[in-house]
Amino acid sequence: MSRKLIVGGAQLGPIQPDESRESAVARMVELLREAKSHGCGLVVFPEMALSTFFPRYYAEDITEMDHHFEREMPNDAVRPLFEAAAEADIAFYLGYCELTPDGHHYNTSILVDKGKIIGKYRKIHLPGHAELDENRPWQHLEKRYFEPGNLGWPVWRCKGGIMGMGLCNDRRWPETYRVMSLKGVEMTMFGYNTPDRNTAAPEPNHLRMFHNHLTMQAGAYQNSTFVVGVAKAGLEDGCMLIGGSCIVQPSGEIIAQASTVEDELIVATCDLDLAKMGKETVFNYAKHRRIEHYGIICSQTGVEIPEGV
Ligand code: ING
Repeated sequence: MSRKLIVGGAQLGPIQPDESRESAVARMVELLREAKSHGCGLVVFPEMALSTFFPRYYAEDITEMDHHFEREMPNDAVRPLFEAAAEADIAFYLGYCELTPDGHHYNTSILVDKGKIIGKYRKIHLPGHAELDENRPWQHLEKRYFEPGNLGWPVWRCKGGIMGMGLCNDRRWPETYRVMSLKGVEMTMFGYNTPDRNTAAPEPNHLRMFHNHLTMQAGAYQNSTFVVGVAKAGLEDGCMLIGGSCIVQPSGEIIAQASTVEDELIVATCDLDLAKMGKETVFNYAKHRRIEHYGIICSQTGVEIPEGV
């Protein structure tokens, strides 16, 4: 028995500061139509897919960035995407900036199926800094504009499998995959906006893409899950964002990868039963994961390290 799902990764090229939501949505509807022609049942869009990556800019008054946030979802600008997906019977992951009625700001993703939001996630690992850093050519002020997510990492049944979501920096942390994997996740989705230069520390440029794929391939293998990572890429207002969108199978192998830094659809047929195999053999937690012998709790840091003899 196999549970084959054709999955699309809908990478977006740059969204310039003055580009409208409507324009970004039209680009996504175009990619969704292409996905339909490939028989896709699920499409993953990037993180912050409705706006430019505005945390690269400093604003003294953070409400100056509120025009990049959605106060309701769906809304008039995004509804064409919801409608096109429902008509095509395609479920989708969408990353956007959420401003709640009681004034909280989150970097959020939703899972939508049959035109309805069936799942929501709010980004937990916010990289960068909260105050202006004059030493950086670009800021990375996610800690200024967003609050840490407060929904944990839930999983949902969708399109015959168990789906989970993360956002960008979350893909670098093993806990992200493990929490969902302990709940049985078979496919985890990450939109991302990753500048091609690390403005926090001197780092050889090639490591950007290496770490991008390393983290998702490791997360896939060590948690026996598919991983779909989808970039917003290209030159946004002079700041280059990496592409490299990819679909990784539970073996850790990349089975589809973007080759541009523009709007580009990648497609792979994913047999969700491949995730089951790993969970029943190598990563059978009940049989092999001896947490009672670990001797430490996961949050323990700064332990006394005895001097060597
Ligand atoms: N972007 C980057 C990311 O985690 C980053 C920030 C890059 C942090 C490289 C550390 C190293 O891919 C977002 N938006 O999280």
